[in-house]
Amino acid sequence: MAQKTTLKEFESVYPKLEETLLDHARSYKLPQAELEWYKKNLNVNPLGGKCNRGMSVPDSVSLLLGRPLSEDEYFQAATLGWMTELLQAFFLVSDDIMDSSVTRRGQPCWYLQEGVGMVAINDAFLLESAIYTLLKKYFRSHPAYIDMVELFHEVTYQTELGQLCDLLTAPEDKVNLDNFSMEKYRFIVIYKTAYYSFYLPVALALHMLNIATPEHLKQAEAILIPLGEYFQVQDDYLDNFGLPEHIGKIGTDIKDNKCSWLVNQALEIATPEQRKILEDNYGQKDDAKEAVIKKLYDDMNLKQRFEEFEEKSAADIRAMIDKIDESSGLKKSVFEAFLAKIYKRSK
Ligand code: GPP
Ligand code: MG
Ligand code: MG
Ligand code: MG
Repeated sequence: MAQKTTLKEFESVYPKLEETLLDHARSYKLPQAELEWYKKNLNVNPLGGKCNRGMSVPDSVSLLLGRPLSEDEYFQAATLGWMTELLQAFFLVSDDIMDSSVTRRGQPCWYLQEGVGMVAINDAFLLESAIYTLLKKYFRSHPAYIDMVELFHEVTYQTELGQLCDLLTAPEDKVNLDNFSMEKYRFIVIYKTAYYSFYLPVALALHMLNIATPEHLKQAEAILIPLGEYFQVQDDYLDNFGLPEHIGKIGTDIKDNKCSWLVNQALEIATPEQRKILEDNYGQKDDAKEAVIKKLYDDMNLKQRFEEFEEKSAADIRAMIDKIDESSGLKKSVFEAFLAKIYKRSK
């Protein structure tokens, strides 16, 4: 029987990794003040989240093995998990600057914290570098070392392509609703979210166990990408309909002119009058106009539309999971665990 990790257990691995990272910086004689700064970066940005991505690495490894992990296996899997959390921290610190967000995980965004400002950009780079320092230190002699390095590089690149499309579809100065489409939307969410949030943790688990065959990777991708798409639709839904106390952030998608799931749905069903309201009020840094859009979303019953989408997505994904041939070595439970974690989430 597999064993599910707890946040506490997962977090207990982090101090050792942090010490490794600080030692690496010390080896270059980084002056004390900068060392303290780096330490604060490592203590604020990768922590305080749900760690769903990170914990899914040890959980997937345990499910694939069908038994609890030894101490050493747990440490390895959790270390890979923390690398996904460092990648996430690198993305979030950067994304919050690009999206002009104000809060993250219930705190002011890092770039808005006292005395940080644009140093946050370099801090984001340092979080990314930390991944490779840890990979080298703990996986240099693993047979899949170079595959893991390449996986992180490729997934980072994919996420940056998605972010590029997200940003260029949302220019600050000119709102053009014709730029949006569900096709564009799918590209954005698959690349900016699905690869790093869903495919990466499972691919890492497969690599750790030396069972990352092209077939396994392809099968995993075929389910995890739709799962990631569904997750980002939830994120877009929660941006407007979620409670900041639950999601730990204040939504910015309407003001940011984002090609969000909600605006795409609204455009699909809008009457000419409703389309005019969207054109006049969407994508502007104006509280009153944002409120007009929020009211329109309510009037258009987008909440209900989302609930229908959620049921259909979950059913489609369940059907795909059911089709997995377990004799190949993949396990349905790996994917079921992901779906269970996000189905009807409110945060
Ligand atoms: C989520 O988008 C996507 C990311 C955090 C990836 C960022 C990628 C970079 C290359 C920086 P989002 O803006 O909807 O997330 P949130 O709602 O959490 O701000
Ligand atoms: Mg954002
Ligand atoms: Mg963004
Ligand atoms: Mg969002």
